Amino acid sequence: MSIPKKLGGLIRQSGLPDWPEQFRMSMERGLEQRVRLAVTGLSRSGKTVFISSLAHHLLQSDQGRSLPFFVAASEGRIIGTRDLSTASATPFPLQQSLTGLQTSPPHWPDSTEALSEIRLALRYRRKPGLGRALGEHSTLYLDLIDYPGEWLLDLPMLTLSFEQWCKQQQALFASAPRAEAAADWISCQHEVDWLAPASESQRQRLAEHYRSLLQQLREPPHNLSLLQPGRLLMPAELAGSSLLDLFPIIRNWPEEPENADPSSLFTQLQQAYNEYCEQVVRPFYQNHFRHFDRQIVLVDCLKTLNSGEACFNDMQLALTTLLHSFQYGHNSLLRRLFRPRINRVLFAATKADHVTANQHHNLDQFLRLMIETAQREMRFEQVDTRCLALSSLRATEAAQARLDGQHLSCLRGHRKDTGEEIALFPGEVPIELPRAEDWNSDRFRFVDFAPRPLPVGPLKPEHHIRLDQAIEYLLGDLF
Ligand SMILES: Nc1nc2c(ncn2[C@@H]2O[C@H](COP(=O)(O)OP(=O)(O)OP(=O)(O)O)[C@@H](O)[C@H]2O)c(=O)[nH]1
Ligand SMILES: [Mg+2]
Repeated sequence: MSIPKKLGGLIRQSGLPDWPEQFRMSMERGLEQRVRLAVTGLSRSGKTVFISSLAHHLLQSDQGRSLPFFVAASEGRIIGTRDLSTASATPFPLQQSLTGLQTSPPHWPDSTEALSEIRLALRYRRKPGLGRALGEHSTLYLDLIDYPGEWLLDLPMLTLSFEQWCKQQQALFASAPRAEAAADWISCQHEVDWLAPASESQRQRLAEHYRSLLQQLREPPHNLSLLQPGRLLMPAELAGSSLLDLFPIIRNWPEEPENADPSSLFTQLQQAYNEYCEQVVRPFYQNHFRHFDRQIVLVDCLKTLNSGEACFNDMQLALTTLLHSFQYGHNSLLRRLFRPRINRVLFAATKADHVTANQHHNLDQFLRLMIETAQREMRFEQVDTRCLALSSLRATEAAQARLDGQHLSCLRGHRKDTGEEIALFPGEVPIELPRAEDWNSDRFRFVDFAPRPLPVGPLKPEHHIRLDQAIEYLLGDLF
């Protein structure tokens, strides 16, 4: 999406791109500003629901009712809002998401299959003080993109050669549960002479086998995240393309690859890998993932507790690897002048409505354990970070039950799989990493809920959990 003409004109006339960032930012702030918020999350982590809910609440923020901790809204300083996404060639399907949540029975949005973008304009009254000298009113343009979570994990491939990628996959496939699930596919690789002449159909057959293996690893009971290439799982416009006949060599790595026949599987795969990185991943990264100012990283911690240690370790590795693809911190002056960098990151444990309110603090803590390494690296770059459990759209309500004369905090809602209404005690979220025996028991069984119907009219604070705190942290200082 381009900057509105008027704003672009103002920024160009004032020569802003050539000025040091602090100065440029305060000048832009004096005029109108554009904020690009990266919504980062693995597949099914809650990106589409978060963007839908964020947009829906912000578009009502001039009424100041549903976001009490978003100070500009609660002070009544948001004076008008607009969704400008229709100007985009690929607008985010906000209305479709909301209609699904407002119908009876309501349903969650479908898994995302293509990239889309949304731009919101928030017109606000400045706080009393110096800034008022620049005019009483200003506008903040907020840009977000939504995309299939599977594609995100392709970004780290850009820093790896084919050989490095194969070695990395080899290490992953050496341990459970990949090793067992992939036993057949691995044994096929034992028989292959990678350097000998080969047909394309041979490569297609092995790639097809690999694709179904990735699908299997993505689903329960494995629920793994670090599955590459992501387009094999969510191909969109590349469905059927030979670029996707791609898989890593993890057995019999050839001794002298330079002697490979031009038609060999080795040559074909290496070429396919390089083309995939250059023609698919790099344009996606360059067009959509380089320039962000703020970031929210959505993490489905409860899924890892349900699925076990391998799922936890895999998601942790996927997130840490992935976050290296973003640019953080303030760094050198030159870099600051030409590239915006992410200077504030919120790690959010999504679906906090799957646990009772007294467990939200534990969920914050568990998330902190999970993203410890990534958070430490960001702090080194002087990036502000915070961990927060939230629910973009609250699907449950609090209930009380009595057991052996004691009051228990419970949840009431409709199961996602059957639609049946249930009241349950979902259990506690650990604040330390579970020991091996705890992972293996049935200690954690957090149930997925269907959404509650979203009203067509005004929203209220009870429609989310801490979404307003997330907005205040990510954007509050800009109003
Ligand atoms: N209870 C509850 N469930 C949620 C919430 N947000 C997401 N979910 C659940 O998580 C599922 C996935 O959410 P999405 O927003 O579609 O996830 P995504 O990250 O966009 O997934 P992909 O498009 O596949 O990458 C939904 O179908 C819901 O079951 C929430 O705030 N509360
Ligand atoms: Mg989605």
